[in-house]
Amino acid sequence: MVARSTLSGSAAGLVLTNARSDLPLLPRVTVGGSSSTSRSTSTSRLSSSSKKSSHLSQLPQTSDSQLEISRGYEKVPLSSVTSIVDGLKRLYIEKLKPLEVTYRFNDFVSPLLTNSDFDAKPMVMLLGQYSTGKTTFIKHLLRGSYPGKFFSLWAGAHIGPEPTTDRFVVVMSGPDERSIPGNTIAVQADMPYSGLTTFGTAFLSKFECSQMPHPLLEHITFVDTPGVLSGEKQRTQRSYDFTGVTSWFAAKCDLILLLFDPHKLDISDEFKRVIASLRGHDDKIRVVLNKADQIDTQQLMRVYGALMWSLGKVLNTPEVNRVYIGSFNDKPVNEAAVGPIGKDLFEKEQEDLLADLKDIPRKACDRRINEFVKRARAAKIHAYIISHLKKEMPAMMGKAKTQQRLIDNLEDEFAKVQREFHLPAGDFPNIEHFREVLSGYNIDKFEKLKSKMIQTVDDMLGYDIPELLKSFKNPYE
Ligand SMILES: Nc1nc2c(ncn2[C@@H]2O[C@H](COP(=O)(O)OP(=O)(O)O)[C@@H](O)[C@H]2O)c(=O)[nH]1
Ligand SMILES: [Mg+2]
Repeated sequence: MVARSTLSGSAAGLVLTNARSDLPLLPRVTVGGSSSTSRSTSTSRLSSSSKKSSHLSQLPQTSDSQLEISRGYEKVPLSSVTSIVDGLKRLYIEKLKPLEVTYRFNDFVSPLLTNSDFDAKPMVMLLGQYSTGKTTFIKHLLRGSYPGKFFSLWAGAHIGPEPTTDRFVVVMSGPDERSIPGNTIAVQADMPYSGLTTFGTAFLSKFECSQMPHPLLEHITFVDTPGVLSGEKQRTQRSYDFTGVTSWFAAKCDLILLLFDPHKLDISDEFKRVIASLRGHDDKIRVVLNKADQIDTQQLMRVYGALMWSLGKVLNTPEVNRVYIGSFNDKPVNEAAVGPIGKDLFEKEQEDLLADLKDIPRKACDRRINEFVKRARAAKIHAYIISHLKKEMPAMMGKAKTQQRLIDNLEDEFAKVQREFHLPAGDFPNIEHFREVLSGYNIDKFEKLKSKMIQTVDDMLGYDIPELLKSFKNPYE
């Protein structure tokens, strides 16, 4: 079988590599310690160890040709990923930020970017009802638990089942295993979570950052979430704006996994609101029908159909969403229960999903560049608008009156700017929001158009960024 993903592993290590040579931005992703792909995990060895180890190790093994390709990726250092980030960071500080500051882009459109915005790893968020296997899924990929508030108690004393999480946990790479409370992490300047303070202390007390050294976490950060409430009348039970938080994370994430359990297919009111809060990020959503090992093939067909049906009603996407069927458990698939077809299906589905996960770093890199370019364009338009408004102000008399007229007739002013600089109307900011912010300012104090600053940004877009992309690709050639 030609596997799309290459996955070899044992309890000690698991290697995810990309078998496509046309994906220059994708770094090699190694999970769970040793990255040696040459270690042979023979079927006979697996069958003896699979009882204990995760059933991940039962996945198809690496073919020779894929080994060759994965060796090629071994030469690609992680630093080539950071180099593009560093490049963008430098361009931002030298070329774009001055324009943003001069025309107060941060007050009108989006806060200034900080280093942590650039440095943040690609993120994957897991959403679903309570006990659909979100936490298990992460543990499955990490091949072990992640530190948390309950970690020492749980790992040390081995008492009872693991307590259920009622919190948002960001699982990320760190020098040692520890758990940092939300209140602390949200005020750390080198972390990209300061935006979460707007959700208040009620939320922050349910927010936690779990850090540990882990090869997979060097490339991807996971966001574990509390279960979406299942029944009606639930809104009052939350002490914070749950969907506001999921929406905030959705914007920052590169992939959103919606987990379902065959016994919990209903999409509750809160779940509907959560899905609505993901709007605009539909391309990031993947659906996982988890715990499929709990039912037989016939039931699975029914459940799959039912899930597609109910998703179709809430997801509002023109394409049919991809639903991955599987059992992302820390225990091996019970082959007697699911039968050989089930096992084979789960394995193939898991491969596909892992391929999707592996593609994240590459996609995240593309997304970053796209968003950076979009931001630069928006900052330019913003500068044109602000300087235009300034130009309309009289030199001496009637300043207050003119200011009011400009605010009232903002549509006309936008149209003038659009014509003068040949800009697409769709790139202009939301007029109501702009008007609202503008009314708090004295237009007369705005800066005139500084064409040199605009030129610098144009140079950046036309020359520096393409150059950066060109040199970034070199290590992979
Ligand atoms: N049969 C089966 N059980 C699973 C699977 N994934 C998770 N579980 C179990 O479901 C329970 C809830 O899992 P958990 O990860 O805590 O769910 P969460 O609330 O979504 O984080 C645990 O007892 C897991 O062992 C699966 O794929 N198959
Ligand atoms: Mg959980």
